[in-house]
Amino acid sequence: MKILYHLTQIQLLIVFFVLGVGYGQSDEKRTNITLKYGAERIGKRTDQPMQDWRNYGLGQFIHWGVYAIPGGHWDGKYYAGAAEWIRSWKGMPNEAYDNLYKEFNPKKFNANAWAKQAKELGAKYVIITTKHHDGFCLWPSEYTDYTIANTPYKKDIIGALVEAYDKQGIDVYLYFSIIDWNHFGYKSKLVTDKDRTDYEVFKEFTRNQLIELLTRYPETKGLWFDGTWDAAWKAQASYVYDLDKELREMIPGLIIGSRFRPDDYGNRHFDANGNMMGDYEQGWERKMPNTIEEVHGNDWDCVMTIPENQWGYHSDWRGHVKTSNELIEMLVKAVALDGNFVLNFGPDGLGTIRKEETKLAKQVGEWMKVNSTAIYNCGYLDWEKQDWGYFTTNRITQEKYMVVFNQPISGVYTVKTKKGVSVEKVYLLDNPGLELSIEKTYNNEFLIQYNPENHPEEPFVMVIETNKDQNNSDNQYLQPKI
Ligand code: 1KN
Repeated sequence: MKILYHLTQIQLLIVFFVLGVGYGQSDEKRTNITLKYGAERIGKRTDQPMQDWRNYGLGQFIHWGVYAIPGGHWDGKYYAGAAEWIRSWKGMPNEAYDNLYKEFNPKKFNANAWAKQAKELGAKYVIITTKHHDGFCLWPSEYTDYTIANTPYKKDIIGALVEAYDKQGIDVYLYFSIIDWNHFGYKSKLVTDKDRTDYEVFKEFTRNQLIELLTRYPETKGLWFDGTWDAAWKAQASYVYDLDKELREMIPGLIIGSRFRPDDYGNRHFDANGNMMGDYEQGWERKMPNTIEEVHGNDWDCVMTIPENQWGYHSDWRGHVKTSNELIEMLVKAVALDGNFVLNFGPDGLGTIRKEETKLAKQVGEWMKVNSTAIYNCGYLDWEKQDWGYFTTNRITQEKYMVVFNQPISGVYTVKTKKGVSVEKVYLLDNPGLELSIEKTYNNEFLIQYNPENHPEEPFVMVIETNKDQNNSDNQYLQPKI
């Protein structure tokens, strides 16, 4: 009996642990601590710019900077780490890195060609690195000399990209690193009084640059912050709170993720009460949630690399490089769990997008041309997940889709709806004339038959029509619990 009792306690502990891990807010953690700089809101933003964001489905990330010149190599040596971090690896002297900008002359750079490719990929938004951790600015900032203006190339790259993507109807978001290895005042932690005085200069510099970016590029729809995990930054709750407000006032509807503001206690993403700070959860980098419970009713994005872990250009990709089908599955999975999927591109030092990325953009784009109906404006459908793939549903029309990745050898697809919802008609998105046979096996369980031979290689979409549209508003996962 005693042993059993202890076992139960251990099991309880395990359950608690499993529920509590991850970035996500969990009900266990919900408290009501008074915060000056906590979440600005509980629950999702419902305004038009945020609805547009939610409905993008697919985005493109661009990592570009002077790290594209060494491309993961220095002095003939290969560095396995992320290419945009090469300055920090043992082996590359800082001085050598800090002089690379004198060689930055991307003669092949063609903003319109990049934007056109992104359009063909099916991306609805783009996130562009304006400045990575090295501090190099792709726009001619007034507040530092370490910018594109002082390279042989001279011309404003951010300006060219904003214009080109805007022309294609692709919304522009700016990536901005708080870490800045080039600014004397930047510190990861504040130890001495001098650190603190210098950091005040850095804070003013950061504010100036952000205001400068939104002033120069008023088309900007949002900011994607990175490098906000330092102790020094986490202690700036009041300053970041004010800055966040100031930036939002500059561009109404501006979208900022959960990586910007720390709360009064230095918590990131979620404040001391477990409420998300920012407009969407920015914690899914190179990884994805598996269940709707893991996203806790929040908006979220997943940013993903094509090789294992390279954002900036690395000339020698080793290890697994994702295939188009893997990327498409990640995209569909993100949409099926109410998130956006953002695929990274790392152009080289001349401004060329490498052939592997170009090929994948084409393949994913071709798939999107046929199947994007199941992606754009789509999100989570509250039906039990099945092994053949993912359900998505259009948030406006309520149309429902099955995106198939694992064709059952039997050719039989199980669909379990909600009580009272029956499957009336199923057809192929790319062949609406072909109606599939439906058999009801239980109250709300249906079997659909489709011979796998017809679609041997590509993920494909089935459209489901039901007797009535399910109202998703009673879905507990679409709104965080208050
Ligand atoms: C685990 O530590 C890091 C630190 C920075 C992992 C990734 C990053 C940066 N965020 C990505 C979006 C890239 O910009 C990468 O350099």
